[in-house]
Amino acid sequence: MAALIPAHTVLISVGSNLGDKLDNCLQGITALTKGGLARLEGVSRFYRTSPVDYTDQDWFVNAAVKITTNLAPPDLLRHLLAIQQQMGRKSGGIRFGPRVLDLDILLIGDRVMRSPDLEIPHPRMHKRAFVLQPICDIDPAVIHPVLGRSVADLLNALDDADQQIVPLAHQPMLTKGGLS
Ligand code: PH2
Ligand code: MG
Ligand code: MG
Repeated sequence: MAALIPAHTVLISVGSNLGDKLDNCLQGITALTKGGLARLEGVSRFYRTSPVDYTDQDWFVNAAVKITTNLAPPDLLRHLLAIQQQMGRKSGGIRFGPRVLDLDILLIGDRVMRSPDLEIPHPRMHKRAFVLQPICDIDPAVIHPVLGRSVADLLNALDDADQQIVPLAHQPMLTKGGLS
């Protein structure tokens, strides 16, 4: 049984670099809110982004979403992993390698937590333009609870010309209720 806790805000990174990347991201976002498990509160623009950490792979499509949910963090994580699996993601691929769908929890309000399965804030989010720019689209004033700096500030401070991110020319229409 899922543990229900008071509603709280969670930022999630969405990414894909296999198959129909944008459609995979959109399906992942739609699946997030199925069954009333989460409410979509905000969606960033969608970007084409050059691969980071493992560079011998195709460019990604990335975005971020803001949800509210009553799921406790371990249950939210299970929910995200189940969606990734339903979308055809196999476990045990190359670390940082190609994936049909990646749903990563970035921030849970201002909570700081670390367990073997889940580290919040996401341990690499402050170094990644493909994470920081989408969060800035939603709310540039969001504070990283460990570094004590806004995501806009962290994005400005990134000094990494290798990280290319380009907004998609045709942005999908997404509403808070799901796909329009
Ligand atoms: N995800 C990774 C590794 N590298 N690069 C980009 N541009 N976008 C991603 O979502 C991404 C990545 C591992 O999750
Ligand atoms: Mg990831
Ligand atoms: Mg992941």
